[in-house]
Amino acid sequence: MRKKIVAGNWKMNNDLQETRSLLEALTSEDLPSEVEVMVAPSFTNLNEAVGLTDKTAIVVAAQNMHQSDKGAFTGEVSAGMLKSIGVETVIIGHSERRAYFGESDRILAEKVRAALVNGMRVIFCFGETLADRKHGEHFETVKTQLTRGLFQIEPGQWKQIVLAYEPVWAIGTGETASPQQAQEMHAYIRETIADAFNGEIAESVSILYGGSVKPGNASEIFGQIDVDGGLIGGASLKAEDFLAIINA
Ligand code: G2H
Repeated sequence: MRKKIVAGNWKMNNDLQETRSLLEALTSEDLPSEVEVMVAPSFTNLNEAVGLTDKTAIVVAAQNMHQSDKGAFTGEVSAGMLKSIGVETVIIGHSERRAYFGESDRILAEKVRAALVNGMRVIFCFGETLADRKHGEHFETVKTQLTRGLFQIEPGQWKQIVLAYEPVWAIGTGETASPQQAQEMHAYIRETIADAFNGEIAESVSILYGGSVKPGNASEIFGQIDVDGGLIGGASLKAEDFLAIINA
């Protein structure tokens, strides 16, 4: 059985007070034990989030990290720093990092390597643009992103990997891939991993869908056989919506 995961990517939202009240709302609920619930606050609120979720099953993840262990990289945060405050999961390769911060497949491969050697779990994000899909190049784009960014890892490191397929055209736009489009791509991703590694790895890795998941569409998307949960942006900022998605 693959792990089911619902992760809230808060992006650059929620100050300290907002972080506290959202986490208080989440931790006061009985969350379903068969779903791993994760939140990814900004760096400034990670320590507080770790403290507030201490006695719960909620996992706190970082939204990014630097590929070096330490050094003259003003404004950056290392894997060791995250681990020192109890954060052991990191999102790498989000399309906003790729598009706005110039994170290439090569940089992302280095980040993945750094996270894995430091014993962290990686939520690796990838997905095609609208132009890719219109030109019928979405499968090729996804394969290239996976191959360049991720496939340099050792087979044994796959247990530290969670995948998040996020079509760029569906991120924060209100547009969602149809459940069928999500299923088709998730199945293709497993096939690609089976070809590059093996079927056992392909079948055991959790693949989340991300892109305008809301309470109203979550259960149909999560009902697809190769969809193991979601990476949720906007709808993770309201406890009521996020809880509805977790319960879906
Ligand atoms: C995709 C997603 C979370 P949203 O970026 O990673 O955001 O749900 O707002 O589209």
